Amino acid sequence: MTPGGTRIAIVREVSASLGDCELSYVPRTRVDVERALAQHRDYAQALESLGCTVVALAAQDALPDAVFVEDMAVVLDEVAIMTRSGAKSRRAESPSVAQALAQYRPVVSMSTPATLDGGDVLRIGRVLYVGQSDRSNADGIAQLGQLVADYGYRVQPVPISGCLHLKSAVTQVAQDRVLLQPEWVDADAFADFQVIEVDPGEAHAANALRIGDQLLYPANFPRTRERLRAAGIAVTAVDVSELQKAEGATTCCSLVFAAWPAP
Ligand code: CIR
Repeated sequence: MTPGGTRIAIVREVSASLGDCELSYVPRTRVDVERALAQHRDYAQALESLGCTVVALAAQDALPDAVFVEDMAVVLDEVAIMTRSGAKSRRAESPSVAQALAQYRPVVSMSTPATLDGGDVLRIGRVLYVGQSDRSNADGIAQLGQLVADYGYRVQPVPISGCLHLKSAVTQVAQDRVLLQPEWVDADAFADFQVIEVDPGEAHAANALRIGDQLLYPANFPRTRERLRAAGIAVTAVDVSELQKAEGATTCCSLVFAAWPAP
């Protein structure tokens, strides 16, 4: 039971420079920033409709990827861990996120030579599955393990290939189910779960944001959405097509956590 029963969702407005974002596995196409701003507003409204109190940080126009706040931190019930992004261009995004999180959690920080992006961390219960990606190195995964051990969490490294982050390849969609892209991550790593595979024609469809028992899900993956529906999982759909051009989707644009204050 969550004390207070509500969740905070930290978001940040889209940067005017979003078109200059980092890109790793998707080709660069022109980003319509006005449209991205509108989609982001709808995304924030959808978070509110799912019971979140949305805390919006000011845009950082000089930092193209600053809308993707998920990568800056791993927020647990007990503590917030500031990551050290694997993209140097993104490290200046961190202080304002740390300042916001300090209202709600004790904050600790990872340090060099660790690198880790929050998009690589999938928390399910007391296990943190961490993608071994271009962004999250062995030091980062080891440091995360040390920082969370005292709180009773275990870190489980997961090999990935062909995508940016672990949560590009797999997310939790129900208590006992994950949605997974088998081309990018081996389902054996999630043998404790029932696996729903994305439709083969919808490569980027594995990224769903689970809030309580509800899912926020991109509008442009109808076939995978039908697979979710057939499994009894309903979704709230959001159009994030402009953010997808920047290699983001639904989890990356927020940090969602239970609303109790720092002890
Ligand atoms: C980047 O490459 O860092 C951004 N263009 C996209 C980050 C997306 N983050 C996420 O999915 N957690």
